[in-house]
Amino acid sequence: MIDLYTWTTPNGRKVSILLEELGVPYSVHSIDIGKDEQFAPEFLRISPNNKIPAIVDQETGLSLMESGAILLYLAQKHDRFLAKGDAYWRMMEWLMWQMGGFGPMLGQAHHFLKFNRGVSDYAEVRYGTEAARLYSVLNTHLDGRDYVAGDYGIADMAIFPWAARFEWQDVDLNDFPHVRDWYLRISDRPAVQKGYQVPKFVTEIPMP
Ligand SMILES: N[C@@H](CCC(=O)N[C@@H](CS)C(=O)NCC(=O)O)C(=O)O
Repeated sequence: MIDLYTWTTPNGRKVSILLEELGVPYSVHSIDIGKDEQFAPEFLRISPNNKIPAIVDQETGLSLMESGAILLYLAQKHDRFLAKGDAYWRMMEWLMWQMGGFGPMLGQAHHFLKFNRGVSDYAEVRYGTEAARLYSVLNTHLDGRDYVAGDYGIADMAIFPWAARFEWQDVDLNDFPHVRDWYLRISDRPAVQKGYQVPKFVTEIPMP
């Protein structure tokens, strides 16, 4: 059994989507970051950087923070949703791209374009431009591919919940048709629809 500590955000949803895809039992613990629950001492023992998601594997006692590490751990443990051979490294490349660029930059876009509009023109232009650039990079990569690295896998699961907030990023997915088709392919999956609503139902997955 996996204990999942999470909230209604893209980084949390990556892990609940993978757990639903794997079909393994897991127990959800809500950490409401709007109420500073991520700073509770018992949570900090599992996730010392005070961020969700985090897991504890009850079988081994191992605790992990950082969504990329958690995706790799669970996929390796169950030997699923990992590409093989060279495609493994393509998958790692796009997982790192999400962890180092797509996630952090879009997080800033949410901050300035969705929640703090009007505070800084500079930041709005910077993160709006960067969001569009990142979607363009992904769009070029997905031209002629159904998924980012071979079959559907953890790199797709890492990118998808960030793309699901395209409206917050001033992005129209119709401007990025290969991303839009990939997005629709993934949003059709029952496990994605279920995992997206963990730890609670907030909104439906937006459609372009
Ligand atoms: N690199 C981390 C980022 C996690 C992260 O930024 N989590 C946010 C929610 S999406 C959070 O817990 N924020 C609370 C805080 O910063 O206090 C990961 O991918 O797990």
